[in-house]
Amino acid sequence: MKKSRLLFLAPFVFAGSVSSPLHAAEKLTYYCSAQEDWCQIMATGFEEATGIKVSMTRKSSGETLAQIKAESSNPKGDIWWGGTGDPHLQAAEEGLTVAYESPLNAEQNDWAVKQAASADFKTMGIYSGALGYGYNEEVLKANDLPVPACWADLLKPEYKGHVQMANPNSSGTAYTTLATIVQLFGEDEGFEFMKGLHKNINQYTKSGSAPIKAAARGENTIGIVFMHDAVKQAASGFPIKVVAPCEGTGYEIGGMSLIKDSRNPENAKKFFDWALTAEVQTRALEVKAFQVMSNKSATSSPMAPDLASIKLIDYDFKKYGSSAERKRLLKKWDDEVSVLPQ
Ligand code: S7P
Repeated sequence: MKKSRLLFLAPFVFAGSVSSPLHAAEKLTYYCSAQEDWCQIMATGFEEATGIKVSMTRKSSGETLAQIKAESSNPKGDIWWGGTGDPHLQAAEEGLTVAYESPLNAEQNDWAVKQAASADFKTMGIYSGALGYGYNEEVLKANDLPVPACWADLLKPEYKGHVQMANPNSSGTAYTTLATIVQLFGEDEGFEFMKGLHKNINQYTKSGSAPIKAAARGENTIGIVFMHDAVKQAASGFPIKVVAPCEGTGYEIGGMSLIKDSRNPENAKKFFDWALTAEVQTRALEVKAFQVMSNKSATSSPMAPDLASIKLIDYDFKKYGSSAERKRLLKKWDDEVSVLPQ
C-alpha cells in the first residue's frame, strides 16, 4: 500500500517539476462542480502530491459558469474541475477558458479528447455517465405507487408530489435532463413533457444530486439524476433502485477547464495533468463516484452503470453546449414551465 502511494506521488513530488511542499507561496484556486466528497479528495490529494495550497469552492455546474462569467474582468479561479460538459463548452465558446493540450491526452478515451477538440481544447472531457432516475422502494411501497420504468411514467397523476429534480439554471444535471427530453421527444413534445412533469414535481433543488439524496433519506420518492449518483446512494446502503428509462436517455461528458487570465496558470496546468492520470481517477471509487473515467487505465467498479447496455441517445454536445442554445432553452423553461401552477 505504502509502496504504491510513493509511486503515485513520485512524478509530482520527486521529479522536481513542481515546487517542494515547503514552498509557501504556491497556491491554486480550484472551482469544483462534482460531488462535495470527490471535490475534497481531489483538493487534498493535489496538496499532498505537490505541496501547492488549494483553496476550493464547490458549486453546481450552472452556478460555477455564472461565477466565472461574473469574475471574468478580474478572474479569481484558476481551474474548474467537474460538472457537466455543456456549461464547460459554453465557457469555452464565450472565451472564459484557455486552450491546453495535456501530454496525458494520449492516455484518454476518444470521447474525452473528441469533446476537447470540439472546443479547440478550451475544455477537456474527464468522465462520462448516463442520466436516469432513482426511487426509494420503501417510500414507493408505503405510498402504494407502481414501479416506474420509463420517462413517460413520471407524468402519471399518481406521482404528484413524488418527483424531484434540480433547477436547470443552476444544475448541469437538470440542464442535461431538459436537453435530453428535447432531443428524445422533439422540442414541442419535449416541452409538453416538461410541463406535465412540473405538475408532479415537489421541489426544484439547486444541486443536481440533491433529489436522490432526499430520496435516500426518505424525504422524496423519485429523483431525476445521473444514474451513477443514484447508484452511490444504493451502494451506501439506502433502499434506492436505479432506472435507465425505457425510451432511452441522454448522458454527460463531465468537464475540466483552465480559467482564462488566472493568477496561477502553471499550477492549474499541473492540476490538469495530475487529474488526468489513471491513479487519480481511480481514487473516485473511494467516494463511490461511479462515472466512467476518461483515462483508459483508470479502474472502474462493477457497480458502475454499464453505458454499453443503456439505450443512449446521440447527445448533440455541440448544439446543446452552445451558448445560444443553452440560454434559449433555459429561458424557454423559465418562461413556459417554471411559472406554471402545480
Ligand atoms: O459528481 C456527480 C455529478 O453528478 O455531479 C456533477 C453535477 O453537474 C454537479 O451537480 P449539478 O447538477 O448540481 O451541476 C456531474 O457532472 C457529476 O456526474
